[in-house]
Amino acid sequence: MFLKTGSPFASALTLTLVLFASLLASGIPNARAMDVLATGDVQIRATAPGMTATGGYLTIHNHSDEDDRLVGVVADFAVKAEIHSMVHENGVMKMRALPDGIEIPAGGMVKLAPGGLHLMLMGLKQTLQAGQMLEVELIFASGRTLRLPAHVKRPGEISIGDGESDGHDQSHNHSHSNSGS
Ligand SMILES: [Cu+2]
Repeated sequence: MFLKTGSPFASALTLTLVLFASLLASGIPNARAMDVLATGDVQIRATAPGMTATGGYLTIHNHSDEDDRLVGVVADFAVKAEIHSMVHENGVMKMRALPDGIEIPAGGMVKLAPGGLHLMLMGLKQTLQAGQMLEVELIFASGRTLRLPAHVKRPGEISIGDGESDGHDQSHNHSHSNSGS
């Protein structure tokens, strides 16, 4: 026997294993969240000086086989953040808060895009200028959270596609095989 039960070395080893196991256990949900919920980067509408609210947009994919629900948004550059929809009321488009959030169906995708669903960022602590990089945290009913890069863009530059990496600066995925060079 190399290890006698109760020896200092054995208990140190046990402690190490327990710590390692708990590290693993706490790490797995985060790793899963990255896979299960995939998004494009958040795009935020730039503001003019004095504006205190703006919208944030992105695509959210749910790759799991369980429905989930976006229920909260946190941004440290805004005092308050809500989830909004746009609705027609007497011919006028109005924003409405969605206290129950937005369902992201199993295997499905939801777009938050200008003119529709959006993250409403209120009580802005600063003017948001095109080109700025911020962060936004999304909270889901499942308990998953995603901390995402948020690009401030001019309104005309905001473009929400179906992809999971909209807004990323990526050099792959682009084919230029016919450029003739
Ligand atoms: Cu709104």
